[in-house]
Amino acid sequence: PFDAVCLGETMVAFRPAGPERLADAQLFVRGVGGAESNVACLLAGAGHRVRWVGCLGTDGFGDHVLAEIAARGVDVSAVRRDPDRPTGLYFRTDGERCTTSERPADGALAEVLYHRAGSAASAMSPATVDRAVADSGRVLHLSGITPALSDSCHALVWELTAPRPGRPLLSFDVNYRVGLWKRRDPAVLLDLARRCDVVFVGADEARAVWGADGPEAVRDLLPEPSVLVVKDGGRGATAHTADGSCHVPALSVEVAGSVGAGDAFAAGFLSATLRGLPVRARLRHGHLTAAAALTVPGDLAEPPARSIADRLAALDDAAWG
Ligand code: KDG
Repeated sequence: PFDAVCLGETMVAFRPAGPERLADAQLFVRGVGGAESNVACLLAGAGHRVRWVGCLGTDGFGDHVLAEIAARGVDVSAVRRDPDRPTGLYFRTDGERCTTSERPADGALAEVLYHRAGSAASAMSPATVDRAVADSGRVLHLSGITPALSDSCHALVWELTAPRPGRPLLSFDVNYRVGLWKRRDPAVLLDLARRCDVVFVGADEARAVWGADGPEAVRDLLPEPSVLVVKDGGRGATAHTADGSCHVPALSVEVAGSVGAGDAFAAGFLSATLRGLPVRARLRHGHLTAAAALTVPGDLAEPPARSIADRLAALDDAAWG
């Protein structure tokens, strides 16, 4: 069995080689981006046995995604290839997220332009994903991106979050992507989060989608998950469990790119969870892995070596602010 199974769409990601806006860039750097496969790769890098479940076209971009993820030590044997639909693509600049239509004149925010409608992954459904495959790990990690992709993807996530005997620990990152919810109601993200065991949500996301302000308000709204992690960007993260709340301030780092930092946080937290570490250590491993992602511009980062992360996580409270 796997330590974790991560399920979701992965795309080829292009970002300008320089600081230009999408309108001006001529050269793009190619990478791979998918919130759930980012978590899978980071968990594999931290020494876990991980499987990624997704669907790609039979095009060259699909070959590239598959090769990149496999090269990071993730099992890709359950990834399907769809000859009739393309691999999703996306283009983005660095900075805070926004959709291209919301782009402010000063270019301070990132532009995110998806070409994923009708992609191979958007056709995933309860019929295309084998339940035994999804349940083949100790943890099943899902995100709020998948239900935004199509009705069939929503049905899939709904089914995978259903109570059942022997269900893996269900991890859910809300990952609210404004640009994907134009034609659907993101309120379903609350229903889905309520069916999961470990939930990650940004304080900004909780405010935007649910009108919940602050970690306590989010917990009032979401009492069900046994672990609820509310992340407040560069300030810190609070984990609510049956034993109470634990807050750990974020590390202060020079940010090269914030995309993928949330996935890295989830991976660090889940890795420490799989290793049976206490909640404070899980939060610290979340921050350490997020810091590693914040210092590189691409979506996918290398996690810190486990021995180093363990030593940093064990530093005394004064070092952690
Ligand atoms: O969290 C980073 C992801 O958002 C990025 O890698 C691409 O999965 C992606 C998405 O849907 O935005």
